[in-house]
Amino acid sequence: MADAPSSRLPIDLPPSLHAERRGPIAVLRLSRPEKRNAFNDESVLGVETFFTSLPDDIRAVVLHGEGDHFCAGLDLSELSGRDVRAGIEHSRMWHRVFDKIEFGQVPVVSAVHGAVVGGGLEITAATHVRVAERSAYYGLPEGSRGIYVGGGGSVRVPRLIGVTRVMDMMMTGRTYSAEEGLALGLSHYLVENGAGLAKALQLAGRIAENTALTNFAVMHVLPRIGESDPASGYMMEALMAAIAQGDPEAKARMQAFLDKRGPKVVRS
Ligand code: 1HE
Repeated sequence: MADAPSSRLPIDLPPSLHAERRGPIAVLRLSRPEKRNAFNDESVLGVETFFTSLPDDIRAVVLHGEGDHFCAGLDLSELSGRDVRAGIEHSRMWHRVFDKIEFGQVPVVSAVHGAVVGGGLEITAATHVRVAERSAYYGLPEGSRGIYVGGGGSVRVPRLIGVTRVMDMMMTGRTYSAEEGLALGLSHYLVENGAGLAKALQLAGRIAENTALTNFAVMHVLPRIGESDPASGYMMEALMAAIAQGDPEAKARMQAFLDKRGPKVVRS
């Protein structure tokens, strides 16, 4: 599926974003390399348009960036005109948009490289599977700019690496390398430079083969169970397990295994 030919996705996006489809996978590229893919409002709202306009037959999304850096975060040139009230609404707008990634229609695999900083780290933290090229480095330069994360970073990044590491990153400007990011959980996969998109497409292809119901449960139910008390979690798990196993597609797949037609679990 990674080598499926690319075709146009009929979604109207600003020039800073490029969308295409490869079989059942939609690919969204941050395409403002001259500004290191910094997010102006138009781009953030374009991300929302993309994630709310996906055709029904799209089964997974790949997010990546053009140029030497994945994303330089918030476009700092748009910041100066906002008062406190507008600042709150602006942050809430980012929350709304990135929520449409984390809790959208289909799983999202991000492929990052170069600078993955501020809002760039926030958007990749909203994706479900993360691939990093060796050139990637992660930072939260908000502290040094006199601002604060606003795209969900206080919630999503501590989930990955813990509150104290986020404190260190924001207070001291410390960055983590791609290798460190892999060890800490900022990425799930580490690949050589230039290989991120292909790896992300391969993983998205694998994800697209799951039943839609399983992907839904993993995206929407698993994180909620993780945040609930154990008794509620066990109950939600039991209900979801029963719903999933009742799906005719699940029954067909289990029968295929019993008939020696289904795939075995092998070391990957
Ligand atoms: C930008 C931005 C930006 C680049 N907003 N214009 N983010 C940051 O604090 C990161 C700021 N950016 C950088 O540290 C560097 O640009 C990079 C390490 C990412 C890349 O360095 P480099 O040498 O390849 O590029 P450059 O020469 O610094 O930048 C090229 C151009 O992009 C230049 O504009 P030009 O008109 O002079 O060519 C830069 O001004 C522009 N540019 N990054 C605006 N971020 C919802 S809250 C989220 C809060 C945050 O994300 S805070 C993090 C902000």
